[in-house]
Amino acid sequence: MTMMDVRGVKVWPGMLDAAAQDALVVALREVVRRAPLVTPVTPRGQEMSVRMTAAGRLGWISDRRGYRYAPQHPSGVDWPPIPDAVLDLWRALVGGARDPDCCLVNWYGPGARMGLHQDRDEGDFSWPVLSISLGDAALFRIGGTERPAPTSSVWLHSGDVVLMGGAARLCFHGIDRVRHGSSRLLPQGGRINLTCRVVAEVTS
Ligand code: MD3
Ligand code: FE
Repeated sequence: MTMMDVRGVKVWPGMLDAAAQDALVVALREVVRRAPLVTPVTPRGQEMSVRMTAAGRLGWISDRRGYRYAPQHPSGVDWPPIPDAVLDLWRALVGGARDPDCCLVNWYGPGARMGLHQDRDEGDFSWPVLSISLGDAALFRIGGTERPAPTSSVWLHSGDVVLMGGAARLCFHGIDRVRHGSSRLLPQGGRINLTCRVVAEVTS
């Protein structure tokens, strides 16, 4: 299997075949049934364009009180378990002593994007972040560990798997745009990104 290295970020194009992608969508329909997608609001009161939910011991949430990992969905229910196929991929690519605490589910509809940011709320940066792309293609931008550093862009397609470890764990990254309707995985279009993270402790 080919692997591309983009500024220390490892990208495996098409690691998941069509059957594996379909099976993941089935598992994710159960996750969103139990823990529905929400539109997070930033601490400054702006709605994010990406809708989110999570699976695992913790989920990442944002509201007027701030960004944090929380043990329950905003509705009060526990987050559903991380799908086995996702855990299998983590164990194959990351291995080691522990499973991820959080599998964040990002859903991109028409016009959704994610600005350049670092993932810093986990409290433990020694573990990599594993990302799985499903559905419509997205233009992923990767920079350095300082915001002004130059950036590189790569299109992520359905079935692509990305691993951010080592120095790349704290690099700035974002999604500039999604080519809505470019994939037939989801009947209504859209993009799903799963990110698995180890979280040191609940941050608030
Ligand atoms: C590089 N999600 O949820 S995944 C996020 O496609 C997030 O939804 C994007 O950024 C998405 O925080 C990008 C790829 C990714 C995830 C985490 C990283 C790249 C990363 C952490 C460090 C460096
Ligand atoms: Fe991120």
